[in-house]
Amino acid sequence: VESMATMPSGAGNIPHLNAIVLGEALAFEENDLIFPSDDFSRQAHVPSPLKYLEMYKRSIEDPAGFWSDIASSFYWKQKWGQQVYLENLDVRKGDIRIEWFKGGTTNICYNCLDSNVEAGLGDKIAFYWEGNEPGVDATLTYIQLLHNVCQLANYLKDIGVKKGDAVVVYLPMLMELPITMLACARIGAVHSVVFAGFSAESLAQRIVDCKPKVVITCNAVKRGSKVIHLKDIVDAALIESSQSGVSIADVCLTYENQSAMKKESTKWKEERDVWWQDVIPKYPTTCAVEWVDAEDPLFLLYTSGSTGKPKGVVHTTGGYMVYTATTFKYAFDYKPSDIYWCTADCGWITGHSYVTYGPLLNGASAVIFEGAPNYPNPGRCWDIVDKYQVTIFYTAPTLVRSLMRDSDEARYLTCPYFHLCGCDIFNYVTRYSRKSLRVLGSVGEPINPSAWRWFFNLVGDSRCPISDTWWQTETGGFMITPLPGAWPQKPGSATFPFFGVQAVIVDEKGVEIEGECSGYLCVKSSWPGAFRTLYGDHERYETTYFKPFPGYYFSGDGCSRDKDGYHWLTGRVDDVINVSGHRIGTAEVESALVSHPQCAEAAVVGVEHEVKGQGIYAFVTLVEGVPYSEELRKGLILNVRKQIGAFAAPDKVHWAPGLPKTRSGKIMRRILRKIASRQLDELGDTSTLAEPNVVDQLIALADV
Ligand code: 6R9
Repeated sequence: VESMATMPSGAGNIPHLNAIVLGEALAFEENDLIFPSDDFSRQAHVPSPLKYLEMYKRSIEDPAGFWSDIASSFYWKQKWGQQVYLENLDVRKGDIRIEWFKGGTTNICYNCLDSNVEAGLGDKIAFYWEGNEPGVDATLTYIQLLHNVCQLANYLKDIGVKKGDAVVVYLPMLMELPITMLACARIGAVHSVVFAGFSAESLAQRIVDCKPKVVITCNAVKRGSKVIHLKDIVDAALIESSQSGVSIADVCLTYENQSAMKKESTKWKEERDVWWQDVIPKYPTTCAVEWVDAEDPLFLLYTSGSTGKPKGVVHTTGGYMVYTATTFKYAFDYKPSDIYWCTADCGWITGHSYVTYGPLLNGASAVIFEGAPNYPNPGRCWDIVDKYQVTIFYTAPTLVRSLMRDSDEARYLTCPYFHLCGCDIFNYVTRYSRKSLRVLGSVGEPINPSAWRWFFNLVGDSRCPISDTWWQTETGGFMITPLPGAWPQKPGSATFPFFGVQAVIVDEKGVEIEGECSGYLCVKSSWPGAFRTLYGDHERYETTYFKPFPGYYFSGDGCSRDKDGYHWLTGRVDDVINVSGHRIGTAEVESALVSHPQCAEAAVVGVEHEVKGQGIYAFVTLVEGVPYSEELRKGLILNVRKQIGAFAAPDKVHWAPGLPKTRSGKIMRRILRKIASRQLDELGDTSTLAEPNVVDQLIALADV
């Protein structure tokens, strides 16, 4: 606190800092704040708000200097040109364009592996792999990882995969997943990882869009006690995508995941399928690197929007590399002695940036977990933390809430005398030591203060700062995040923008608002990790993200800023639902529902859900004369599971003989949201409805 009182006053043109720095410097109300310990701050990369301020100011006033200094610590075959970056974020001034380090050539796989091996980290563990079943585990050192990556890279080259070709990856959390990503990067191929919970239809859609030469998968995976036959899903997806007329994926490279399924029971297509274990070990363990331009694409990752089909977010090499490495280092206060565990799947952006690239670029040792976090019991995560002596644990609020529920329930259910004897033996958290932990992290959705406190007090023993990182598939890396040694925390706030990020809040007219306010979260200038386009659809890129508020990148999120300048994310303001941290477009679910022959129309809204954050609530209108039944309800849900994946299945189907519409035929989702959350006295003005009585009808059918 003392050091803050001596801060210089005036933060120039950086509005969100004025609140902290101006005047008496400290307007904080002590009781909202949780300070890092002195010991923690003393050893941190950024030990005080003052240091943050100094670095942040430089990053905004001289982005080129700030980022090129950092970029210089990476290996570049050839240094970038005169201009460190080039940007136009303003649709009124022409095409949207973002470039960083253009003309520089590098390779992210080289920087993740070869550089670390050369620096003497060859024998350091890169990945600790923990299987679904406790006791099943493996490790890979940096040198072993490099060898494995090279073998696969050589194979890919051998079957004709070249720089710029797409490779679709449908793998669970085996080490082969980051191995595959890195092998693609090594030869300049563009990986497109599809989360292995997506259905065959979703996978087919992505395959058709990016036309890969090869699909890489495994035969099956066990999650908890369930076996999921991934290869069958790929088979179905390949049949479906071949019907689209484009010739794609003549090879399906399949890893035999023995603990889930034996080779012999896997369905096989001789002319197309290849067992990983039969071919990859035969290849040499060295493979020349393909030097690529900083602006050459590194990967595609599909994400949901409010309309239409999923968008292929394109990230390029150089800026993404510099940005993920830097955000990882600062937001988690990473040190070489840390053991890091991020529970995200590589099928999402978090797994790309903060399981694979960010940690490896820093030479970190990371845990990869194949299984389900509550299997065989809700203590599994803390068991893993103790087993590997994890120091940085990064997860999602939905997992925090579900473990919170399970461990609290267990405490009361199994130990009725807890209040008398104080024994904690039944508590799934406290029965483990967790002493190794020093930093916690959260991502995917706003973390509600009660979950935050449970995470902080119980899991972290009130000792570990929580980095609540706000960012998106599109942003490549953290945008608003605590720096754990610098900031006093407020439970539920993502705090302040990362270096180089000019986060602003605008009103409906797109006018920036300062001080204490709430509105739409936008970003005013580019940052190295920003996505550069949507695959094959630059126009949609501009329309979705840059047209709503000209001059800005629009995140799609609402945000408020408090009197101390802290940022509080309030959730999506568009038709995107965030279920357990997974982004799901209402339009996608609606289209899956109406593809059912007996469904005439569907409207999907998000409702608050205790564990998942948001649940999916679907209103469905049936074809004339079709009666609503339990069987039909199941059929509708099955359609969504089949077309998108189980994680997008509606929690509630509400039969709607009619939907509330305006006279111009627009569905009034505002009213549907109120009905879905049973806030019936808050329906507001229904006078613009074409048929006001449909509302009463819907209310009457709420529990059918
Ligand atoms: C990284 C990731 C992005 C959307 C984003 C926002 C929500 C993510 C958050 C958060 C509040 C956080 N979100 N992190 N909201 N606080 N710390 O999740 O990417 O799957 O693209 O989702 O998730 O709504 O717009 P992605």
